[in-house]
Amino acid sequence: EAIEEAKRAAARQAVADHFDPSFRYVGIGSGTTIIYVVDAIKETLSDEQKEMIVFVPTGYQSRSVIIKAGLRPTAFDSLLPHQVLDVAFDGADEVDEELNCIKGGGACLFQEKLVAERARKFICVADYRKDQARLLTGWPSIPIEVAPIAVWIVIAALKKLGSPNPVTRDGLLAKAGPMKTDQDFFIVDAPFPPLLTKKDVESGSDIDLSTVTAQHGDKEGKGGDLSLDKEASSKGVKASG
Ligand code: DER
Repeated sequence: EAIEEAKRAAARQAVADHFDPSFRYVGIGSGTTIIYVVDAIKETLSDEQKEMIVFVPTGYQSRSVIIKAGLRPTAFDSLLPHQVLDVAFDGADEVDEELNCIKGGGACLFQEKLVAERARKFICVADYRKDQARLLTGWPSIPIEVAPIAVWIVIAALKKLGSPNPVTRDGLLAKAGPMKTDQDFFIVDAPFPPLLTKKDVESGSDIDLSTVTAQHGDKEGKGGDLSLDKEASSKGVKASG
């Protein structure tokens, strides 16, 4: 119950600080915290105001949260190309000191990113459990949405980047084999050691690099090389566990 209360308090504060009934387009993320955000928004609206605002979901679950609250969903692809959202609210799986987030625990990250990019402001609502000095401290891996046809290439590239065991997210009891996202893609969860923050890199703090992942690539800041070397791609890629 303490965690639910923390989610509710974070959601109420986020809505109080960043929502206005005069808004016309609001992005709604996925997960459980977002339910408290939608409840808090609904409490601020008169019936007339409810009619004036459209809520853009980030997947099937997000859409049902909007509908259950008696609010109006509108599909992302029905927005006019130039239409900007007044705000987008969402949850996260982990947040570091520089407000970098890990998202994708609910496998909705693709549409969540589409909606977040279309919003003037992106408000991430996360209770105390998500708050870490570095990403990948509490949450073990980085979720990546992948076209099924490319999954083994991506897994090989992630291994090359140093992920010890990138795996497809399976349906477990719900389904044998990999689960599918709302876009009918797979999720690959790639474990990495905790990610260095910009502050770590700039302060040159004497962290044992074998215990962290340099998220800013090598010292020159070049990003990690995701391309496969010729040998691996020509040999075909061995499926991992
Ligand atoms: O998938 C995501 O990124 C979600 O926002 C999600 O993982 C947050 O879920 P929660 O609010 O249930 O913790």
